[in-house]
Amino acid sequence: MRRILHIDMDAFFAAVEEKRYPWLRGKPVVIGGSGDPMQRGVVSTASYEARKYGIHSAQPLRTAYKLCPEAVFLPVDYEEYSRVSQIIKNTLKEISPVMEDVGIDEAFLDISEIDKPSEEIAQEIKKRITEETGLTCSIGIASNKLLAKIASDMQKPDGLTIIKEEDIESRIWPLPVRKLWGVGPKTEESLKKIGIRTIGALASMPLDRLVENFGESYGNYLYEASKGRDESPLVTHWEPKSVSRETTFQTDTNNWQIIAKTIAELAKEVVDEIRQKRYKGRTVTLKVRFSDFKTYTRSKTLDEPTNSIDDIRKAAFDCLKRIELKMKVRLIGVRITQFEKQ
Ligand code: TTP
Ligand code: MG
Repeated sequence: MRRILHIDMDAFFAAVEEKRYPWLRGKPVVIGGSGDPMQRGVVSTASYEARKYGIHSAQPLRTAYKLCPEAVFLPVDYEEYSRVSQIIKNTLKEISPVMEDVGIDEAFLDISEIDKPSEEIAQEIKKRITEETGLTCSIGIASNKLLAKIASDMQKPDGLTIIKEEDIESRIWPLPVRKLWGVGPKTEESLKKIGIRTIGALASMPLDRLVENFGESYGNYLYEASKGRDESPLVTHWEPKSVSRETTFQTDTNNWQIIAKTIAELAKEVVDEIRQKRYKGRTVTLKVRFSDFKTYTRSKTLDEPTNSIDDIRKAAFDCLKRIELKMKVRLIGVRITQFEKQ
């Protein structure tokens, strides 16, 4: 049987800030946008102290400020978080070379081949990460990725949760369906309509009923996942599918020059990133969100993959021409997809 470990750092961005600015410890800390809660932007993360006030990721900074005006608000410093993230990933790779890098603060590790008990491996990882970064993490271990990820979330912060086959019924089935990877708010809503709220209730549904409601592929997935089954392998060589940048204006604008300048800047940033990763892309997509939050995207696919700033900027402007600027613009985004390795 496989042994898969999932690790997720605790309040990651906030923990990194608390590590380098120790005076923040014990205070409610909110990381997001430019760090000014009077400006537009959303919460990236909040320290556990700040979460007690009801502050959470994706909430507008202004709402967070209303909930806790005495919180410390800080800007997002991706460079520093990536640097720390890299240290963590390197440590994990030393423990087992079979690692899937999932995001800035999480990863899967296949520990099947390590001749030590799971708990001991987890304790060693925690100890090393604390030594090297001063941060804590939560770890879940199970026979597959699906269960390991659920497990790492069960005893945050600084948790260690091991789920065995025989624990599925008592520990996984009582959880809400949303805890299953791939179940979002829409599926949660549809399931609620047929009286299903827990993973256990989902597991009691016959396969044909799920297929009827959710289609062949997703229906099958829900059937298997609710029973804790997941054969998916770790993806150790990961290729990006898209590179994008977007920006929200401080005040909505219909000034064409500001919009054009922003598109040019965003195009330059995505081109810099694809060049650094040695990719060329073929499809350029422009996203425009108006002040009423209606969002439009237009794409242009070029004949050849490119990393030329001129070609990509021109494609983005071609997309802009196909969107009627009938209202002030709130947000602009540029994305490149359909990569080819250089
Ligand atoms: P999470 O692991 O979801 O959150 P967390 O590490 O802050 O807290 P937890 O202890 O509950 O794991 O996300 C990791 C980082 O990703 C987080 O520190 C900030 C960033 N992030 C965003 O920028 N926006 C978001 O909406 C979320 C959820 C996370
Ligand atoms: Mg985390």
